[in-house]
Amino acid sequence: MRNELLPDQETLATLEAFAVDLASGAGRLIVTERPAELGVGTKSTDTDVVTEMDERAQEYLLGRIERMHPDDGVLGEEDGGSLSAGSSGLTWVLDPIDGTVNYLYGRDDFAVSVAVVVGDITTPGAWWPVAGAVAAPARGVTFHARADNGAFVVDRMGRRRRLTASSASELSQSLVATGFGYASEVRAQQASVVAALLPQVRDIRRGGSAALDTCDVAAGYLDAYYERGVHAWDIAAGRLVAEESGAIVTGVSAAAPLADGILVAAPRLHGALQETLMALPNDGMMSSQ
Ligand code: LIP
Repeated sequence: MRNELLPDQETLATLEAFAVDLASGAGRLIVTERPAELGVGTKSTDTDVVTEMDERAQEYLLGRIERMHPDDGVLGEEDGGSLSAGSSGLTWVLDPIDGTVNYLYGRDDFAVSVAVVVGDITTPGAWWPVAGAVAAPARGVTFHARADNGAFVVDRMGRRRRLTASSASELSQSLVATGFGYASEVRAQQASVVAALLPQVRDIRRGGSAALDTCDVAAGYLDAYYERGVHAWDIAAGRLVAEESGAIVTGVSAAAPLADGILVAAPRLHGALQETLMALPNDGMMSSQ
C-alpha cells in the first residue's frame, strides 16, 4: 500500500527540501523572536504548556504550506489536533515546538517537526511518512529524510552526515529513552513500567522531546526509545528518519506505530525490548492519533 502511494523520487526530494526549509525557518523564529516575557498557557493539564511561540511557529508553518501546497492536508498540534483534509493525497503533520517544557525552561532539547505523509493519518498502520525534517536549533542541527533515500543530519556549518542506527543487541547493554504523559495518574503507571525496565538495561534517559528521542535512535545516540501517549505530530518526521537509518519503528506491543504508542529501536535490539515491554504492566495510555 505504501509503495502504491509513494510519489516519485524527484517529487520526494522537493518535499524533503521544503520540509528542511520549513523546520529550519520555524526553528530560527522560535529562538530569535522569543520575547523576554514568554506568554504561556496550558492544555490538558496545568503542566501541559503551550507558549505564544508554539502558536507563532505553527502560523508560520501553515502560512508557507498554504502558499506552496494549497491542496495538501494539514494536521498541526496547536490546531487541537484537528485534521484539515486536502485533495492531493499528501498531509503535512506539524509539531511547531516538540519539547515545549524544555523550550520554556531554556533547555536545549526542543525541536520543530515537519513531516509529509501519505495514507490516513487518523488510523495507526494506515499512514506512511514520505519526507520530513526535525530542526533542533539549540543543538544547531536538522535531521531529515525522504523515503528510500536514507537519513541525514546537517549542522549549522552545513556539514551533512548519513545516520545509521546502533548495532546494539543486548538489552542489558542498551541505552533506552522514554517519556511520560501529563496526567499524574498516568505518570504513576508509567513510572512502574520504567522502574521494572531499569534493572534490565544499561540506563534510561528522559529527554522530553519524542521527535528528538526518535532521531537520536537514528543517530546512534540512543539504542531505543519507547513511549505511550505520543501523537502523530510528535513522531511523524522522526519515524521516517529512524526507519531510513535502519531502526525499527512499531507500536510498543503492536505492529503499527501509534496503535499503542511508539517503540523505536536498533534493529538487533527491537525484538528483545518489545518482548520485555509486552511482559510489563500496560501503563494505561490509550492509542493516540
Ligand atoms: C512532548 C513529547 C514527549 C513527551 C512529553 C510531551 P510536546 O511533546 O515530545 O515525548 O514525553 O510529555 O508530550 O508537548 O512538548 O509537544
